[in-house]
Amino acid sequence: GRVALLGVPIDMGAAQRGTLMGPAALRIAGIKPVLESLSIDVLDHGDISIAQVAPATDQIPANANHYRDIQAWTRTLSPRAYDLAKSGAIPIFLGGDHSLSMGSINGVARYWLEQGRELFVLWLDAHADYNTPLTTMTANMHGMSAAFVCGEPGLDDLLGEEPRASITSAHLDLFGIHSIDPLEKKLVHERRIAIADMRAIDEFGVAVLMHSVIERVRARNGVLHVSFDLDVLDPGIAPGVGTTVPGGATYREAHLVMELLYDSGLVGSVDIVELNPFLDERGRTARVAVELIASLFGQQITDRPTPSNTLM
Ligand code: DIR
Ligand code: MN
Ligand code: MN
Ligand code: MN
Repeated sequence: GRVALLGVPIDMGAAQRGTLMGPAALRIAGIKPVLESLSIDVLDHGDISIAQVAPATDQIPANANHYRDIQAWTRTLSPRAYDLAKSGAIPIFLGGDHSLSMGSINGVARYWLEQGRELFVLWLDAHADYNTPLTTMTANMHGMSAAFVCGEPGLDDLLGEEPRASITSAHLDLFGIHSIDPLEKKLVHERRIAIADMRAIDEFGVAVLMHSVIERVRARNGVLHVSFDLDVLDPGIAPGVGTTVPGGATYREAHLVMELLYDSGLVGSVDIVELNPFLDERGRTARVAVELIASLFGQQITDRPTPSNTLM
């Protein structure tokens, strides 16, 4: 297979600066050689920049911090994401805070729509990121990206001329959630969004819950985008993020999620977001992220068939 790496050094979507160093840290932690060790062809396209983008003239909405910055990033990233998907490689977007997913998912979704395939999104995150300017308590736009890609109103002119290819809330799976704001929770329930929170993971385990995510995509011949916010992991193993929440996924649970996704063969694109090297402990979180990406692309403990491969 082929993978295209693209760095998106954005940090204005979050309260805490520093995720703009994320792409560099993921490269230093060895994301390219690790993928190459799995016989994957990797092309690193470097980092994108918003230096060339023309200033927008739409009204700045209330309750959307650094709207102009996020707008410039989104308008720059969306067409790049479209092109990378079209190239036939699996793009991995190296963040950067989670607001980058507004651009990455929009571009990738547009490509798959043209191919007549539905794009599903697996949102691995401590947070639901399903706020809008009407529900947010912080006005931070990294908390709005899932809602935006599902077509929720409130940031309607963000993309300007760039075609909007929203998926719907029926294409979203929230997984590993353990922090959600009151109005955000209400909206998630109103939309009947599929959600596996940490309580469900404790009770049923990740394997059962992941199989239902995967089967839903497979039943519609869909393609899966994995939007991986490192704060879904327990802070004990992933301290290098801006908004840690206790009670996250363990190392083993996270690897199993990735291994099951690899086995599914359905993953078409990936975001890896919220790594903040300024807050990390000597690269620990960056290394965990790269190890998990290795599992997502086929690294296994033994080269024997895994239990779910054999039994199902
Ligand atoms: C919170 C935190 N729900 C917000 N969101 C974060 O600001 O909307 N997402 N940290 O990753
Ligand atoms: Mn997030
Ligand atoms: Mn998060
Ligand atoms: Mn593994």
